[in-house]
Amino acid sequence: MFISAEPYPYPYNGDLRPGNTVLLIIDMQTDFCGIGGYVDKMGYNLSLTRAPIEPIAKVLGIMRDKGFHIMHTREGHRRDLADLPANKRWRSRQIGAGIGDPGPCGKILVRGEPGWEIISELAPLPEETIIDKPGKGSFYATDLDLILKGKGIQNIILSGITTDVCVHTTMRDANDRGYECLLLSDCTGATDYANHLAALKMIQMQGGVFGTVADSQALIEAIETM
Ligand code: C5J
Repeated sequence: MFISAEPYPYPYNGDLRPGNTVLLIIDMQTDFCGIGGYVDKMGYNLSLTRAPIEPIAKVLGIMRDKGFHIMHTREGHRRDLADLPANKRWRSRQIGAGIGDPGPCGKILVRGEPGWEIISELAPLPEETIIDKPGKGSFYATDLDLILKGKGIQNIILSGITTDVCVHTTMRDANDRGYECLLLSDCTGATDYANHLAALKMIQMQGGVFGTVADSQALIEAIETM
């Protein structure tokens, strides 16, 4: 089965099954799309990072019903900040949203704080894997690769925020590891719309240098026939 995508139908080999495919939902946390969270404190337009919520919720419902693997990630740091690089903290303070500092949603990007939680609209089910990551990529300092390999997953369908940072870093790394990647264009968003569009375009260069891009409707049309 193939999903209509650009620059090539997904996956490259047509082997798309619930057993070998995961929907990865990246960092749909209050800190990235909720009032008073990290992105809000930095002064960015929240409507850009909230735009993917509804499309993801729809895809999530359908992929859960069809029995696909579902995984979620959360960016955040240990309560003692031992895994927070000094330069990451310094830069966040420069823009007025110091990681680890108190904010309206608790300590910014700290595990266990209200802002760090995944938003209720996309709350994980108890049996779904959650990856806690200290960095932008979902593989760095996590057991994601081990879990994907253990479950026999070859195809990663990426969604979440932000397109140009955590989603792109994850997609690039996944691609280097040999996973076949699809990014759902309307299920992602960035803090700057031009960066969102640029991030989509980057994927589509060189015949799909990191994978391929589709919208959620194309995915839904393909998997509803299963
Ligand atoms: C950022 C993310 N943008 N989830 N994190 O700092 O993309």
